[in-house]
Amino acid sequence: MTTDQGVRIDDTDNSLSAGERGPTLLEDFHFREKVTRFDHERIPERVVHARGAGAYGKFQAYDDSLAEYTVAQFLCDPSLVTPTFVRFSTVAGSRGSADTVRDVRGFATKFYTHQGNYDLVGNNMPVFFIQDGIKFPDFVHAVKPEPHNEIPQAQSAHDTFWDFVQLQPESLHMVMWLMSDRAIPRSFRMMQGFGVHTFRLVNAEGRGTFVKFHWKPVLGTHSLVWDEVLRVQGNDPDFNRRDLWEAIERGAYPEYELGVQLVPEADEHKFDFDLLDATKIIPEEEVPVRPVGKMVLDRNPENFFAETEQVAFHTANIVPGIDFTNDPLLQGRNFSYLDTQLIRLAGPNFPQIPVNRPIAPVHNDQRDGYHQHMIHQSRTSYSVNSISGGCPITAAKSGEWDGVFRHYQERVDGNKIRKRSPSFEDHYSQATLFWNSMSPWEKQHIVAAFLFELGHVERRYIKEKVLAHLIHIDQTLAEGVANGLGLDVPSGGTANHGKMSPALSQANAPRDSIATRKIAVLVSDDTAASEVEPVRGALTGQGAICEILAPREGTVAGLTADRQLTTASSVLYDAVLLADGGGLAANAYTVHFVREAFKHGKAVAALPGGRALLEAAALSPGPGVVGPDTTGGAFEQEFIAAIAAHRHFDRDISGVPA
Ligand code: HDE
Repeated sequence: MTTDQGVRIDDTDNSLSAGERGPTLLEDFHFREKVTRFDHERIPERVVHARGAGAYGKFQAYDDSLAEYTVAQFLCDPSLVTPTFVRFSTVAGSRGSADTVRDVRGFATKFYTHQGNYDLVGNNMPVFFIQDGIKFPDFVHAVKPEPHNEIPQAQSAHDTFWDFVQLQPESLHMVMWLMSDRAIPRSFRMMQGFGVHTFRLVNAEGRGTFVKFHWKPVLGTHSLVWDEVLRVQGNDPDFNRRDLWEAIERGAYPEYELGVQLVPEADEHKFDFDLLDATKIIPEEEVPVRPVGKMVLDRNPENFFAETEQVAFHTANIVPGIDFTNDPLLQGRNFSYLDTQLIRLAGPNFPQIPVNRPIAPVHNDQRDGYHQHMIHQSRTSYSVNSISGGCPITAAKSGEWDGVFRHYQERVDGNKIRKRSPSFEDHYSQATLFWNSMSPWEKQHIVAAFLFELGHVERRYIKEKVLAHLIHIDQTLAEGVANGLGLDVPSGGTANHGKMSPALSQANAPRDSIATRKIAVLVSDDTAASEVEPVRGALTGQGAICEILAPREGTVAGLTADRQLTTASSVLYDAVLLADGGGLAANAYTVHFVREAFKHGKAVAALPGGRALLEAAALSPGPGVVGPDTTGGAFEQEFIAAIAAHRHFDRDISGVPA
């Protein structure tokens, strides 16, 4: 061990004192250095998206089909493997808040391309709460804990958020997403990502094409349920972070397909909304998502602070072939992200931090500042110069145009005005589209979410004002919420346009794999290991993870227990296998465990030895309950199909005491 100056030290447990029981000496440079460094360990957390988890990966384009639209090589050269770093996050909570809260998730990707760093700083929902960047401080102040008592943490269920919503109906479409199960993803590995804004691709001729970016997880898009979320927060506040970390450690690398929706410039005004309005989607049925490449996350960071905390994303980090549009939200972000890093990472040299460093070479006359790590060798730091041969030299001077960023040539003229475009005025149609596209269980979850949230609002008039908006989205939605709150259903609603976009429903997402799903196998001393082994083999053979939960650690009935039963909870698993041989049927903790899994829609399977426990739990037979009469290969197949279905919301849980 050494000091920061490289001096070897013999003792770091006792400070230097005058005599055995005397005062500490000022000359104890080791003590002073150690404690001063400790005092300065914290940097300001991100003002939003403070809690996150990161991973390194690689992106590769499938083919060169985007070459006609963009000169961005990483998108259209299939031989290029582009390193990436992704940071997933919640938005409202502090750095130490729980992962599983009702919130938007950030999905920010840094592509270290040979043409420079490109940051796609997206979310897991395709729209946003506001249309203009100037409203962002208001929105964030409203959703964050209230100013007088800093309550509640990481929650939108409070007066200031809903007051903002009722006064800013532009937020309603996003609020529908926030009230849906999209806001409580099962895993960062099982959620979509969206660039949200309309961006622009630019090709070699300088022609622009509007583009929306989409990430689709290969494992499908899956969510938790609200009651479960509340319990996960206590059982494992790091639920999503741990899940990502463990999957990568195990080699089950998360994969996401990048897709684009392309709109020719000539079609800019063909939609019944404005492409520059970030509160709108382009329905996939109108403009299909075209898969262009895949990202695989295959490496965990070495050090959370150095990498995940210090990574600095910026919407204005773009590369040749990609450009902005005049979306006023995007324009606002292009200011904010650089500005925020300057305070967060203390000065202008944060691009030199390893996780932020481009792989493309950097040459310019930017100099000095706090934390400068480069030792610039040039005798000049201005341009143009004659002393250094004119270097670093711009393309315009050298005539070498290959790979140079050229701004998209867009003609702009108009008066300086502070006014929202009338084309941004419709705040209800797409909220209705979202509602119409939901399956019955998704609709139930949305109504329940509104009830929970508005149930936590103290001011009655705010609830009434929100209802007065919901009636313009859909009558049944407004009725469900109003009835639950014991308030009148407002009159004068807008007729539902009846349009749907099936791609919006998670019920329509593929559910065909059990890879990386966690199954709790309940065993006791009475378990017949020979009954368990083939089922465990079949499940792990398909990439699932079986954890043996037993009344004690060590070997139980010839099986190695992964966890002592009472240190685990059903909410940490995707499915349960009852294999206790009858030994746990009288154990109330275990009975509750099984009922709770059932209540949350999970697959529950009983081997013949699990019959007594299944009976003790008194679950109604039906979807997702397998065995104990089905055995052998049929049992395994049924159980696998039940887990792959993710959740069984078509079962009756009204009488389940869990
Ligand atoms: Fe952000 N946002 N944002 N945001 N945002 C930040 O930048 C901001 C918006 C998003 O993992 C901050 O480095 C403004 C939309 C993600 O490090 C800050 C506006 C979308 C992350 C900031 C928006 C996002 C951030 C805080 C309205 C989805 C986390 C710390 C004009 C497309 C990135 C930081 C990470 C972070 C500002 C709106 C996504 C303050 C002003 C829309 C994923 O700069």
